Amino acid sequence: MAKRLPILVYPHPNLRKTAMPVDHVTPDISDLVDDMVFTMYEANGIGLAAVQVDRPLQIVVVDTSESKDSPQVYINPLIEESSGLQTTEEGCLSIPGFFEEVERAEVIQVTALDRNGESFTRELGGLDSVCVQHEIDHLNGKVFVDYLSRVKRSRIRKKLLKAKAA
Ligand code: GNR
Ligand code: NI
Repeated sequence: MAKRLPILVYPHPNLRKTAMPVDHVTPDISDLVDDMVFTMYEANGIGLAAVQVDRPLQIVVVDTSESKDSPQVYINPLIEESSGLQTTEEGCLSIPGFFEEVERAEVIQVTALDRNGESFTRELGGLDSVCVQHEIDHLNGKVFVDYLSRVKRSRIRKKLLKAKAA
């Protein structure tokens, strides 16, 4: 059975780790993917990166559907092309309670392995595009507050450290 994994909260240092590529989609990796999808749904997120559950591997899950029945899996994702710009109010399961506007590419072409280890390339727009870019940032040790001013970022950091201590 899939289980809910604990999600690291900013500014946990492990959120700064660089994720390693997955070389084979073994049964252990498949189990991790299942646990990540389960955890994303339980936490009411539209995406989750393995770094957020303290596994520094290049694995991302996304589901932007209303019905929460269309999980997308991206292993070793690579953005091949991007175009345009869009601004979205972003949130992050690792930065609970904070939402800020971030500018990102509008359309991306991403290549990855699926949960069977098969390579695919897909063009994404709108929220799917934003979410995959947000998740790939996590794989590179980056979080959305890195795009904000130092003042905003440090206010968020202080509040989350205070909440953790409480
Ligand atoms: O649940 C999430 N919502 C969200 C909203 C706007 C832009 C990106 C996201 S991803 C986030 C889940 C998460 O933290 N993924 O890393
Ligand atoms: Ni996030």
